[in-house]
Amino acid sequence: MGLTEDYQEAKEWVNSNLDLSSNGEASLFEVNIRYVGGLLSAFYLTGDEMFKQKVLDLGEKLLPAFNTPTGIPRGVINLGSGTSWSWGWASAGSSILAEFGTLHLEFIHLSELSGNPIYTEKVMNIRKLLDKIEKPHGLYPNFLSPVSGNWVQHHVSLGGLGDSFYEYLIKSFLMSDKTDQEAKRMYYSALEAIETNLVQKSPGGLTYVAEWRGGVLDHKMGHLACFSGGMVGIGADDAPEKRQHYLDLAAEITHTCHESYSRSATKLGPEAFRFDGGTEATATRLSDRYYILRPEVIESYMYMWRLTHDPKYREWGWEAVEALEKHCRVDGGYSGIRDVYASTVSHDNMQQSFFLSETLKYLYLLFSDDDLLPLDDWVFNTEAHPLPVVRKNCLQDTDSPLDTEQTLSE
Ligand code: DMJ
Repeated sequence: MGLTEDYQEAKEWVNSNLDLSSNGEASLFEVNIRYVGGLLSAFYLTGDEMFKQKVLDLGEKLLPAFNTPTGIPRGVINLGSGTSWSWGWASAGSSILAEFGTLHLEFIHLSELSGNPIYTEKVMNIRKLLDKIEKPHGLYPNFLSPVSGNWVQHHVSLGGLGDSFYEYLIKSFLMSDKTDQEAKRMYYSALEAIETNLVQKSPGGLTYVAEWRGGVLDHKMGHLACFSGGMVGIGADDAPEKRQHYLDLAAEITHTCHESYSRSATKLGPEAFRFDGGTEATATRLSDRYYILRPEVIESYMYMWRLTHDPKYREWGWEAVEALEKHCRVDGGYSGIRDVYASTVSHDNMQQSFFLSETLKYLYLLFSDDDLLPLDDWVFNTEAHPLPVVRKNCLQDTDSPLDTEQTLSE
């Protein structure tokens, strides 16, 4: 983006201050998608060895979390002591699908860079267990015991707790230069089960993805689930006989998510919106009305723009830019808001880190040419950190960035 000074400052901070042995509670998932993903991207985009060394040190510190009877990692780690445990709020000591199912992309690159297969083995073991286990109606529930390897509850969601597991199946396939056939098969069968059981059409004609609680549908869609427009879109090409069907589904979901924005006073979308009791794409509960600068709707605009070049996606993105400037801009940066339906906003005094790494990055890409981080060469991890496609047909020199400097200077 030309922010050379900011980059130098951030690099200096990482070099001198990033403490990888800090004692305290850290989420394995968040450390992976934000720190491992961020450091990997920084290395691949710049070739600076410091980032590579940092990420390899960090990768090693994550391994103790996998010491469970099944190899399914626990959710919380202490990087200093190497101990790990399950979230207190997750029932019966279970691990969460969107957490242990969102390690694959980064761990494949950790093995690529270190030459140590252990990271790949860890994530392939998770994959194998998930592939083998019986699934209700072909669906993947959100909670699994790392001890018994069985589902703990039958709650299925494309929003929080489930979301990025599905995203990482299709992205694993794409990042493998389309060689990872297992990921491809698992993705398309999961998507088929989602379409059969969760995808709904409202009386007003809006397509949405409901949640599933032991066979009963909850007609609610979280802001988080709005990433699925983009996900279904990027998976369309590799299902030739259903390509148009998936492109249509992706466009419909993205349209619904845009509706959740355009039906609010601020033109920003709520944390969750419902399709029951006569409402459509609107939050009914007070507790669902907040917006914390989340990226998912804009993320889908970006992918749909790249896939279709329909100008409406840039128009919708610009509406979001204007709404962010009007309602979220504060002296110190940008803030979340407590109620998207109130025309006088109340700020929550928080700028989440995904606002920079995802929301603004996806907006920047939405208004950039397609050859900036082209989707054929790069896959974005779930925190929008770009990782290069691993080309199997050329031997990589693991000490150098994967020919990315040329891509960047172009
Ligand atoms: C991000 O941290 C990631 O995208 C994650 O997968 C879920 N969503 C948040 C931002 O909303």
